[in-house]
Amino acid sequence: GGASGSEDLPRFPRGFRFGAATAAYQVEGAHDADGRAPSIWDTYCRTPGKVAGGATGDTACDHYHRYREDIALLSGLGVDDYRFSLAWPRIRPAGDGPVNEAGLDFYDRLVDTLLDAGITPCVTLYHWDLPQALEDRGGWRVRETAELLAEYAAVAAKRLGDRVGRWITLNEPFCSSFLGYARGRHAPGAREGQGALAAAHHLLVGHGLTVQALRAGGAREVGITLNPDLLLPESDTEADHAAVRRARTLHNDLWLDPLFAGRYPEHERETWGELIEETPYRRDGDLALIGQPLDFLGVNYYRPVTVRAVPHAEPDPAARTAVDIRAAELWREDVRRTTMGWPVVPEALAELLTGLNRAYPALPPLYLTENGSAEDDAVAPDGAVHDTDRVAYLRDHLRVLAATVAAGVDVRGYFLWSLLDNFEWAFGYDRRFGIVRVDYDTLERTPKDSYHWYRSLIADHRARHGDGGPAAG
Ligand code: GBH
Repeated sequence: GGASGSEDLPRFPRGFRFGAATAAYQVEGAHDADGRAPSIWDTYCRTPGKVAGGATGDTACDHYHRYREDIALLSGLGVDDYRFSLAWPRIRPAGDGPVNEAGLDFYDRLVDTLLDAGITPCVTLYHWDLPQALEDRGGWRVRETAELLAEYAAVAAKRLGDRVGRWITLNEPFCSSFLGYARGRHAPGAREGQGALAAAHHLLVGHGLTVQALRAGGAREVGITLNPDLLLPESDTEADHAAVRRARTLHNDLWLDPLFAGRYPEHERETWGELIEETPYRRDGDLALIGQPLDFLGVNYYRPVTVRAVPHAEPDPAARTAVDIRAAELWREDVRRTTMGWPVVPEALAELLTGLNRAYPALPPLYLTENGSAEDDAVAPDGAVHDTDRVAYLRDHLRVLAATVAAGVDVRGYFLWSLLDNFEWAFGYDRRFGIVRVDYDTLERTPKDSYHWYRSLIADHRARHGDGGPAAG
């Protein structure tokens, strides 16, 4: 009971962890500070017509200079964990060659400040900001990039590994490969067939090499974050079911099968046709390298996807990109949509997690490494932000998650996306995911109602389990 209406709050078992998440390019700013070199996103943002409003991450939330204030916000929330990413172009600016100590110093300060606040750092090594110098040599299309990812990971683990226990190799490699090299909606903005499939494979190889490097450096917990989709056919026709199968191959099986089932996806021929007939980038031993045991799988979940069968966008097979798989995502009108246009269907989260558990017997424990919503936040005259839609989104998804955990799916923790409003990739600053508002003129931070709601959820969890919080334990 209680004044905050805690009887309505979702309930999780003892030991369940709560966190919040960000990513380097989306929050740090300070794009040329202390030896940082450009990443593919710096280049992409400077290409006219690519990012809404011509926005860049040059300043973003200026987290690079304001991280103490942001950690104080995390402290106020009472989270156990903070998930953030390291910028490869700060740590090894050219991708290979000399290490930049000043870049590492920033993450040293960040990690120490978190630990002083009783918050556990959870580090993502690669959240899409490839050093531009490596893109100039082929980017993820070439295997060398995978090898260099692991070298950079070893450097980071050497400097931070005494204080960082939990590592995520990649964030959503689907986006890095298919949005970056096939759809052209993410950096580097390419629209290719074979190149995107090679990129996908090299990301997985990079993951495998990075797992080895991290384990050799003594890392305690290693995982990867994917964005598997819950895919629904528009109708019960065989054509729409086949479209779902192709979309599942692209979004889910291409990643999950090598990681957790020791195979390449069963339906890859049906999905990519001649594009996948020749796979010179696959080498003997790659499946074993990719499929090394992990301590956890991170899942990012925002929405289900409804799919319809469509003809190829490009009739000429030679000109097809790797996302031209005769499956189109539908715009649903039957449920509320966020400002991303994404349908709000909390129950789909249960279906997704349960389905993953069933499909992959070797699946490690799960973390929800991202979940949240972009809403039109109005600022009240007194400066408050009553983001009721976001509160409802979070409450409903956390309820479904609690029920999924109670039903026996091994989910260890939840990271809310995002602590701050930030640079939302191709949408620039036009989409706000934060539970803290950022005024992009003054860079002032204002906790929204959702921040206060999340804080009471965590406090209620602690009170029920008689746990004083991270500082006490
Ligand atoms: C995650 O991406 C990211 O990890 C995080 O950085 C991001 O801020 C967050 O979710 C919210 O989006 O229709 O071709 O223009 C989720 C993947 C990537 C999905 C961009 C929507 C638009 C692609 N998102 N994508 S497109």
